[in-house]
Amino acid sequence: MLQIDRLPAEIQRPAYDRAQLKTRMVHIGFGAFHRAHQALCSDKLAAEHGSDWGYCEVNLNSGELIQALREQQLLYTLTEMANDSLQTRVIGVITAALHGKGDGIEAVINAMCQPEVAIVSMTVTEKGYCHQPASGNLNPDHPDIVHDLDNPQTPRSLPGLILAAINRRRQLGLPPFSVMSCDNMPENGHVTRNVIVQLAQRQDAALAEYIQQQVTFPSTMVDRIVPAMTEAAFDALAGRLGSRDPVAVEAEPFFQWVIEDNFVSGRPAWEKAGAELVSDVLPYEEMKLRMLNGSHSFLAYLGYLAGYQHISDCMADPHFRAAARSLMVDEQAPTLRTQGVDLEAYADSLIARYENRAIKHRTWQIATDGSQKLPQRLLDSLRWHLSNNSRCELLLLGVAGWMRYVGGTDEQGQPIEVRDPLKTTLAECVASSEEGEARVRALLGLRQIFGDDLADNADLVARLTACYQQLTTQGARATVQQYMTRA
Ligand code: NAI
Ligand code: CS2
Repeated sequence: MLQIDRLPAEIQRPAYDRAQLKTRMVHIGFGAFHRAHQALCSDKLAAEHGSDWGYCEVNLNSGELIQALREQQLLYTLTEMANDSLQTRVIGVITAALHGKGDGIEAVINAMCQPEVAIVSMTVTEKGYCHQPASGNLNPDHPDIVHDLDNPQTPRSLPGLILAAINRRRQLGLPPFSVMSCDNMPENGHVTRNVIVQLAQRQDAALAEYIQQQVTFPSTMVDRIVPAMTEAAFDALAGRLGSRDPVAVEAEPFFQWVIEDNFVSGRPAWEKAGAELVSDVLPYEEMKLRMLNGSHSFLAYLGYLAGYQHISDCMADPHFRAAARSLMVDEQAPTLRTQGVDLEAYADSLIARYENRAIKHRTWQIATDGSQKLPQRLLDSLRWHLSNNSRCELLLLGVAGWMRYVGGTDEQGQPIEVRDPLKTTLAECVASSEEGEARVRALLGLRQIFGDDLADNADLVARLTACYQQLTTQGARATVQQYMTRA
């Protein structure tokens, strides 16, 4: 447990009166990213500007972290790690913490229905929205959605939970809260609104109408590389702190948060602590999702297959480094609606961030949930190039890399632990198709990922098969090298 009294003097602690904080925000998904991003911004605001916006943190799945947080007075450490420096601060902006299973979902709904709550935000990963990745619509066959339709008072899914709380507030005559997604999805506010309204439409048309009229869903672009903690990282940190912090998180120094300024019941002045409040987030989101996350996924699949454990290991291979930059500049940048940004300089800044060796960001971690990530990271740009008849060799290679990866066996014949909400479907596709064109066809036929247009594109089958075959016969390292030397 973190021992605040034993911390070395140089570690920054909350130098503000935590008792004056009010629980005005409920955050769902107390994962690594939230702890290093939104919580930091609100902590800075409290420390530097006397803000009273505090968080009630909620995890719906696992209770361990919430329990650990409670045991250390709702405090934890965040360490910013650069190649040659690190800096730790204690985050103090949390006022309460709940676990959906241990405390019960009613306790969570009750917390969301307190009069002072003005914002419900979340980082629940893409799969938490129970949507169809290709269309952004609610997946009515999702088991949690099926459950929530039958049991709206005791929801299991994120959309079901938020809907139940909005409904309860409305019945109590309380003003609505704003619902803010901080997950890596394009137009994440619209996706969130879509799934909640579509769920409401299946229960109560008047409630759906109320949400459309009264509740706001600001979109956000969020950026900070925050890898999952490892035992080695916890151990090293404990050595520096003098005690072990099971809630600790480590992040790169870079921070960006662009927020659509559309809050129905007020918001913290996050702009005073480094966030940008704008009227339209889309150009920022698209740029980040395609250039950063698109190249991350490319490096994750190809890098994993090539035997590179971390993104920084990929950067030490000049061909992978060049491929990531070329993907950004030559194939992603042309598809963007972003204006007034030097996209080459942006690409260089991303490469410099990937080179941070203090950040141990595993290719395997980024490779998880590919079915939820591919559409916005690689496929939207691929569509753009197919309709413009322009060069998109690296995008194709990235998709073929995913196809090879979900095959479940690496280049040394070892099993790959494929983690994905569509894992069973992917495994069935793989088991029922031969290596090569048949495999490509089977995977491309997953319309919830590829949509009807890509699934039915014969030319795409041929081009992806060529990439796939090359990966199978020559391996990822040689393939990327060949791509970059012939380019
Ligand atoms: P994490 O694994 O540490 O935390 C995931 C959180 O999501 C946990 O609180 C978990 O309880 C919750 N969750 C997972 N599945 C859920 C479901 N079906 N329903 C409700 N809650 C669910 O992951 P981390 O690093 O916090 O990332 C979370 C998300 O934040 C990412 O998927 C991404 O969208 C976004 N993000 C992450 C960044 C990073 O570098 N880690 C940077 C930018 C955005
Ligand atoms: C990564 C992102 O895990 C992933 O899929 O691509 O979490 C990435 O680290 C962040 O979006 C950076 O802001």
